[in-house]
Amino acid sequence: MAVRVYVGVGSNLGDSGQVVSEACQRVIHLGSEGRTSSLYRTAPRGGPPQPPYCNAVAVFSTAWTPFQVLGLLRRIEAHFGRARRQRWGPRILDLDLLLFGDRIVLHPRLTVPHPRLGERRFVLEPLFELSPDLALPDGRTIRALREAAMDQEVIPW
Ligand code: A4P
Ligand code: MG
Repeated sequence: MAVRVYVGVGSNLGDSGQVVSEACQRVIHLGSEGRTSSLYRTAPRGGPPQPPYCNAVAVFSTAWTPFQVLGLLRRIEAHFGRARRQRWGPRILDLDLLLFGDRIVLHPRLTVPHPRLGERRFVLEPLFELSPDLALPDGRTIRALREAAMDQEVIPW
């Protein structure tokens, strides 16, 4: 059965706006009924001092498994030449599996919902734009989580 899959897209190296737009198109073509949020300029969270990020969220429907989708996201990252460096450090492209329908995955290589989703306005703002009435499997709403994260700097790209 098809589920709605939400993917966080982020970049803060190179031509970030272009990279995020192109990556969003590639992501939605992994499934059907794809939609993408607008692009946001966001203050970096965690890691070393680094440039602002361009962030967006893409959503599509698929009957694939979470691990199959994760593998496809890694291939899109590789296409943009992402080399894995420092955790939370600057990157050309980062694709995070945010939500996979109501599924909960707890595995060393994959945690869904994404463990830091609920506290990050750079994800909550585009999620809210796409699906204002969305809730996490534990019942917390994107609307309420976003309200609580309003102190974080997120502006239109
Ligand atoms: N992994 C586990 N769960 C997931 C998931 N739901 N989606 C594993 C994707 N990957 C998942 O990821 C590290 C490992 O997480 C992978 O091996 C994968 O199997 P990574 O992408 O190689 O490393 P990372 O992104 O540096 O680390 P991490 O922990 O994923 O960081 P985040 O949470 O992605 O944060 N600030 C702003 N403003 N905007 C940003 O986009 N991004 C980050 C990275 C930090 N600060 C930011 C932003
Ligand atoms: Mg990541």
